[in-house]
Amino acid sequence: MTTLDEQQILDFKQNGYLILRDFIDSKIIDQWRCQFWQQVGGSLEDPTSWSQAKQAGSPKLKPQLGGLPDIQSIVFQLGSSDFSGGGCGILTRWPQEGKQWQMPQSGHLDGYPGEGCQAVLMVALTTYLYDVGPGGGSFTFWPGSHHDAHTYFLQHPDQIEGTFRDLPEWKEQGWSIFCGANTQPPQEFAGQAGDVILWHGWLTHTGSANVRPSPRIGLFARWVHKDDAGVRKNLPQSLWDYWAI
Ligand SMILES: O=C(O)CCC(=O)C(=O)O
Repeated sequence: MTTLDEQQILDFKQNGYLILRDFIDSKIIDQWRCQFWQQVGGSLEDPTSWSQAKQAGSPKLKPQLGGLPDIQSIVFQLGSSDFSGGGCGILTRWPQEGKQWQMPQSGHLDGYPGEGCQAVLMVALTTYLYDVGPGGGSFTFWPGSHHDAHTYFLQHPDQIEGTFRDLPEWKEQGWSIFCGANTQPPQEFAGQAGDVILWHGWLTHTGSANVRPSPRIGLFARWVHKDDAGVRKNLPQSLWDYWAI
């Protein structure tokens, strides 16, 4: 059974993310690659096929990322049986010719109006089907920002429903309202196919432009708390109140 060691848990708690290199079996990556191209049409090797592939709906890959036993075992370690979700979302960032890369200026949190499911996200995980170098459309994140989002919600518990979008400061600062003294400069998750980043649900993050010649195919799995209504009603006083770590 795969579990995180004590130091990995400490790092995850402190930084809001943990990178697990070479985590997904290469046989599974190969299966996913075949399924991906079969479903969208075309191939990685033939860039002329991509314009059609871009129009295809989101492929369904099996086994689902969130259902892999090693991942389920880590999520169980993090949340006991209280976290629900998993699945496998796919976000492809196709090469953007002629665009100059720059680090995104701001990110967002998932789980609020306009950003996916409406539930407090506990934890999520991202991996790539092919290697992604700097500038290649990486998942980008602000280390430590989960502490600041927590502080924000403790100070403004009503905003957990997503009403922060109605505030004057939102109009001026957008998602930066969730960043503060603990938030570190953004980093790209550059890595090889099958490397994994585990990230806290309150970690500010976003995608970034892909100025490299190859598509960035990102797989995402997300978990919320089974008692999401209870979490909203009684926000965690300690960031780890609803966790098993
Ligand atoms: O495409 C990416 O790397 C970022 C995706 C994202 O922002 C999200 O999962 O909410």
